[in-house]
Amino acid sequence: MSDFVGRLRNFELRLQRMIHELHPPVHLCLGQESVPAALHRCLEPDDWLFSTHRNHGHYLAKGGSEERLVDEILGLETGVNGGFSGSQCFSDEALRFHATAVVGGLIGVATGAALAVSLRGGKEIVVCCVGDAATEQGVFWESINFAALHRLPIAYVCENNEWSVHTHISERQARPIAPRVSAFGVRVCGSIEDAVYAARHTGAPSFAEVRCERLCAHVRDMDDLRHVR
Ligand SMILES: Cc1ncc(C[n+]2csc(CCOP(=O)(O)OP(=O)(O)O)c2C)c(N)n1
Ligand SMILES: [Mg+2]
Repeated sequence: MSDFVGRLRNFELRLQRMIHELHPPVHLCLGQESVPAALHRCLEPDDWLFSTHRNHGHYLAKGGSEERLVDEILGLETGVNGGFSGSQCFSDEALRFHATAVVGGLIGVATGAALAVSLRGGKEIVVCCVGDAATEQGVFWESINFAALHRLPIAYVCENNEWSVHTHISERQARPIAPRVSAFGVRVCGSIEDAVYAARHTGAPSFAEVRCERLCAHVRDMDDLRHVR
């Protein structure tokens, strides 16, 4: 286990132990550490990272502080956003990091940020993380189309744990995600590193889908009914 993955796993286990003291909803990424680990390896400080409700690993991958994140979740003034945002919706402008509780809520914003980078000739890229359920939002496909049409420097990363709360992907989606993305002319890559490399060196959009398994409840300590089908 790499140092980063070990640190992230311990961080999430620490939150899991505190889960009854935490008031805002908290979505842990236990079992899904491979995506943050890859982002940690290949993102540059100037890159933008747009995340989801399951964002702790992404934030630490971008260089976020564990203590400021815990304080944010505890609602303390010393939190990333002074304790006002909680686990899901915080931003760290200095790190170019934004997260949201709204499924798919930042996909259009991330795509707009990539348009801004492109218009001013910036060298950085944008990475937009989504869960598998976020690909069911219309804005995902509108953004994929827009990014392909305008050749925007953005890597879309889908963390596919096959679940949207308690509903399995087989009950939600008619076809696999990657071939549909490819149909828009967006390069589908086999890894996050390749997708980031492609966006950085071609200036055009890319996509990577990572299969992962959530080893905890969807949120907080909610009963986990995933296997009762
Ligand atoms: C627009 C919107 N619809 C519904 C919800 C309720 N909700 C919160 S998380 C979630 C499932 C998201 O699944 P996915 O995007 O696959 O991410 P995962 O939780 O599996 O990491 C849903 C439906 C929401 N937050 N926002
Ligand atoms: Mg999911």
